[in-house]
Amino acid sequence: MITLLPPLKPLKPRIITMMALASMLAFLSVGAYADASTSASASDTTIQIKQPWVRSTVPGQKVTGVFMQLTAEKNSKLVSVSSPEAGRAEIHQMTMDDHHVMKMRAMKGLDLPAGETVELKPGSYHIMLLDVKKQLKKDEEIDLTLKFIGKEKHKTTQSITIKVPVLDAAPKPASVRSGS
Ligand SMILES: [Cu+2]
Repeated sequence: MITLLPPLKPLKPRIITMMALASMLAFLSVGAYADASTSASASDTTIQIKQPWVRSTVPGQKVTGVFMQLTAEKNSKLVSVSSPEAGRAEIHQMTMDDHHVMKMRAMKGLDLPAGETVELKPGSYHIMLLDVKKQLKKDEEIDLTLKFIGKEKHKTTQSITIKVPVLDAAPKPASVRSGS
């Protein structure tokens, strides 16, 4: 019976771009990063992702950082990250050495203790995008997929893909919501 159905026409890239733009504009009109996190945790996940953002780049720049707040309901670990916009992505830690020089090192994973908010921010933990394929301009969005494993009795694997807004600088902390 399927043969009776006409084949689905693939979406043209132009339409996809328009859709991405529309969703971006919708996002901007809301203007609250807290809403971005809601969509990230809307599926029945146990990981909350808040205030994700990626630092904008200048032409030719191949490396940039992604930041966010991660809260896992149960003991978990962020084990890998990927983005279609980057050749690869690493989980990094930035620390200051004895000579007050900031140093970055790649980590095998980032532990997320149950109920604790782990902040990825400039000067600290961050996700490093390497071999970035195009310039990332303010108010654009990139897709980012984060892979987590559960550290409880049975190990679960979970992948979450989020839209990450491109910003020039860290967003102001989300204001406390009043009412409801
Ligand atoms: Cu780094």
